Order: sequence, then C-alpha cells, then structure tokens
Amino acid sequence: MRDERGNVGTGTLVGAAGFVVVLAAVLAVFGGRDATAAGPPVDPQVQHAFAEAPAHAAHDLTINAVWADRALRADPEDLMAVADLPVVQGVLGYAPHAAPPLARDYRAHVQVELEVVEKVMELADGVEYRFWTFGGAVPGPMVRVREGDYVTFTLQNHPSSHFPHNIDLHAVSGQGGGAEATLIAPGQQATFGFTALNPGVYVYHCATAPVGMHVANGMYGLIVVEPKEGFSPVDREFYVVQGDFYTRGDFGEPGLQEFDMLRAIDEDAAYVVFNGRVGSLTGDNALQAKVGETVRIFVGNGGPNLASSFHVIGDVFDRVWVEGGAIFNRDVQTTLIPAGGSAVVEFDTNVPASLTLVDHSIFRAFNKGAIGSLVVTGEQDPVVYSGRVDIRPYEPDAEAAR
Ligand SMILES: [Cu+2]
Repeated sequence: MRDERGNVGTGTLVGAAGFVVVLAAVLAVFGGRDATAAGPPVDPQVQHAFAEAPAHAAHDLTINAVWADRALRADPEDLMAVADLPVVQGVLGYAPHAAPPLARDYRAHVQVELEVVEKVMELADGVEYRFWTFGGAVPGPMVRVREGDYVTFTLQNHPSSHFPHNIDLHAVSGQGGGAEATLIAPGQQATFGFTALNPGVYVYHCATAPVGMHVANGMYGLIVVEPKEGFSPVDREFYVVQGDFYTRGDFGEPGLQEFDMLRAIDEDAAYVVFNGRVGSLTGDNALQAKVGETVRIFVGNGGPNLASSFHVIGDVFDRVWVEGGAIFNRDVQTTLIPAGGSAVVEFDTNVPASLTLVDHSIFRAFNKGAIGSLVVTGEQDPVVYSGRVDIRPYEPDAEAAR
C-alpha cells in the first residue's frame, strides 16, 4: 500500500516479493507444461513408483502416467465418428464378480441397459429391507467400458416401482453425470450418451431427491473405464462395494426394517456392509483364491455417509490404485475410500489363509457387518509364515522365586 507521500510501504514490498517467490514456485511446479519441447512432464510420484520397483513391473496397473499427454483425441481412433464405431453390448458383472476384462484395443459404441427395481431382500439373516436397486442387486452391476468409448446408456424404471429414479455416473462429464437426462417415473425409460473421457474406477448412484435416501437404500455401483492400454491381467478379479444402512431397529433386530431418515442424517448407521448384506462375503459366500495368484479387487464405497478404511487382515496390498485414479501406491495396509469413491487393490497370495476383508473402523466390522472372507488355499511356505511353533506356560513369578 502507498503511504500519504505516495511511497510504497516496506510491508507491501515484502508481501509483493513473497508473492513473486510463491508465483515462481507455482510456475516451477505447474507451469512447465507449456515448455515441454523436451517431452511432457511426468508426475513425480508415478515416476518414482516406476523407477524404484522395476521388479513389480509385470503386475503394475497400467496407467496414463503422463498426465499432460492424455490419449483422448490424440489417437487417430479418437477422431472416428460415433456412427462409424462398432456397436457392442455393455459388459456387466454382479458382485462379487467383476465384469470381465474387455479384451478390446479399439473404441466402440457401447450400449448399456440398467433396470431400477425396488424389492425386498435380506439385509442380514432374518432382517428384511425394501432395497431400491440398479439391476435388482446391491451394489448394482459393475459396468466396464474402455477409455474413449461412446456409451449409450438406457435407464429403465420398473412399473412396479413406487418412486422416480435416475443415475449419476461419476465417469460422465456432463450435467449431473446423466442425472437430469435419466430422471424417470415408474414405467418409463430414458437414454443418453456420453464419451468415457477419463480412465478410472467410478461410482454411479441414484441422484433423485432426497438423494441421501435413494443412496441409503442401495442405489450405487461401479463403472470401470479401462485405460486404452488395458489393465494387466491377473488371476482373480472381484467386485466389492461398501454401504451404510439406517434402519428403525438396531443391528440384528428381525423382521422388515424401515428406513430411518433421522438416523441417516445423524450418520448413525445400524449396518455397514459389503455388497448389500451382512454375510455377503462370509461362510459359503467367501471369496476364493489359490496360493501364488494375483488378486485384484475393485472396491467401491456407496456410502451414503461413511468413509471406508478398507483393510484385508492377513495380507498387504502390494498395489493400490488410489481413489481409482491415476496414482498408485505400494505396500499398503489400509486404504481410505471416500463415500462416493473407489480404489483398486491388488495383492499376491503367498500362503494359505483365511483373509478377512474389513472396514478397519473396526466396530463396523465386528458389530455392524462390514466383514468378509477371502479363503486362500494351497501350499504352505513356513518361511513366509511359520504358524505357531511353540506354546507353553508363562510363569514369571515362579521364575523369580527360583
Ligand atoms: Cu433412486
């Protein structure tokens, strides 16, 4: 600021100098993209991951490591008119099964139909709940397309429904992620189109008012947009989505349970579950794998309220594709999955074990349902894990008396 004599005060000069320094720093970090004659900038975290661990390269999730050089509209195929693209039917997967890999290296016009059905199903043994569903399941089916695909999406609201519904796909760039275009009454269907511009793993959910209530009733799932170069193949892929439920009765109270709006507003979940039900991944429903396999889990969190501290007891995530985006991390114990977000976790199974999937906000696991199993069978490796090699009485007082 100038003083009475028109001079610029020292404080202003210092502040201005500070601003210049900050500006220079910002330019140094972010401003390089315009001066990339020698090649586009590489995200340092991604670069680090590649540089430090070449031994894992065969299992790496393939990602667009160079963010400034997005593939879309850079490839000749991106210039093809939608009308010239081959038409294929959408590939869906019902939890815990992931939709199968696309095995396709070209753009397509993908047609997806999804039916909204309101139906009573079990939330736990002896506990029923009127779910609102995509595809008759919670979560709704996993949709899998390829980066650059044009998707024609049709949402159908079954005539037996009592409420209007729609869909907001987080993979969509456009008004409401498709919510406006797909708002339909019972007995209607609506269609819209979008291009899957960004690779990644995205939540979709109903966005009809009251939005929280529609989500709380189970209206969510994942749409996976494979990067153009595809994912590296693995032995097993699973699909797991966490959700929190708000019933009038407390956990385990039998009978048909009603949705409790006040409880939902208070974020006081009666149930926190994987794949829409207590026990969806335990006992006879446990996931299965063999020693020496690589397991990939597409993990979503429908919410509506609670972030998930996703953890597998008895193994380490060798690789985590953080938030389903373009950065991956290694050697992770617990990955945080926001409500309305996702992650991809991968791990190699080393020894036989019954691994336990949990939300490590641990009362949710042992008291509200957020627990599942992945049973790994095969050869023991006592070097990796010996099991108990000794047990005996421990008597420190007797030792001292001697
Ligand atoms: Cu809805």
